Amino acid sequence: MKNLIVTCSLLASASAHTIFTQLWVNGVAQGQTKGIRVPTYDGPVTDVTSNDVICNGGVNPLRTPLPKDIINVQAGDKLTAEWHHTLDSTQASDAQDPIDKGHLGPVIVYLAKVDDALTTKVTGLKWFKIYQDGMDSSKQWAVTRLYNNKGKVDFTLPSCIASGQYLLRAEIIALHGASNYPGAQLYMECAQLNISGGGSANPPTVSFPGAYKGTDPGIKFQLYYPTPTTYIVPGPTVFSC
Ligand SMILES: *[C@@H]1O[C@H](CO)[C@@H](O)[C@H](O)[C@H]1NC(C)=O
Ligand SMILES: [Cu+2]
Repeated sequence: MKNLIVTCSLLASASAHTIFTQLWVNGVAQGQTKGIRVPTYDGPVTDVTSNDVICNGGVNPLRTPLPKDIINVQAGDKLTAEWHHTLDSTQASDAQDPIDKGHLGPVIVYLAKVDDALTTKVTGLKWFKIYQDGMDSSKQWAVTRLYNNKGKVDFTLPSCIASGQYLLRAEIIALHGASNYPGAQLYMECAQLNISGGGSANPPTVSFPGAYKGTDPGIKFQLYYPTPTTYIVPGPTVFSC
């Protein structure tokens, strides 16, 4: 039974991936793919040591030219990341939009300060985590909440971080195949931000690749048996002001 469940889930997931396609700012949609470096294919990244884990690309080539838009936001704004199964799927036409319901796992958001949000060089950036949602005490997963909310996840920009340009890295980790490494499916895209009205905080940072290891309990994870009771979201703690 266990193997049957896992096999079906893997089969169902073969083409049921996801892409962060739109950013909302204080409840206002910024436009489909506006300011977001989206891939041409909605597949996962599974090698946490690869540069693809930074802002996707490589195994899922980025759409070119990269977007020229930089989304203006204020520190402290409420942002919403919206995911879809593909670049043009909707929940009305696609049961696997925004993501296959079986792709359970956490949702995580990071920021990295950059001199220019249009930079094509994403290696060597210093990232800090501003949001995470894993499995709650009722054993419901962040992905289930995202699915129920039509692909949308809300989070707040810290009010104390420095003004300037940033890349925002929004990520889903699907754990249905994560019992061995590589197996966890990482889905991430980077949005180009210009943050104003900030402060002078200097958050501790991590690198991508580097922030995750194949042995992390949040990357190598048994989703099915025994039924998990806790989940440790990978990466650093969430920065708060
Ligand atoms: C970023 O925002 C500041 C403050 O509103 C503005 O002066 C600047 O031109 C913006 N930069 C970009 C690249 O949009
Ligand atoms: Cu998938």
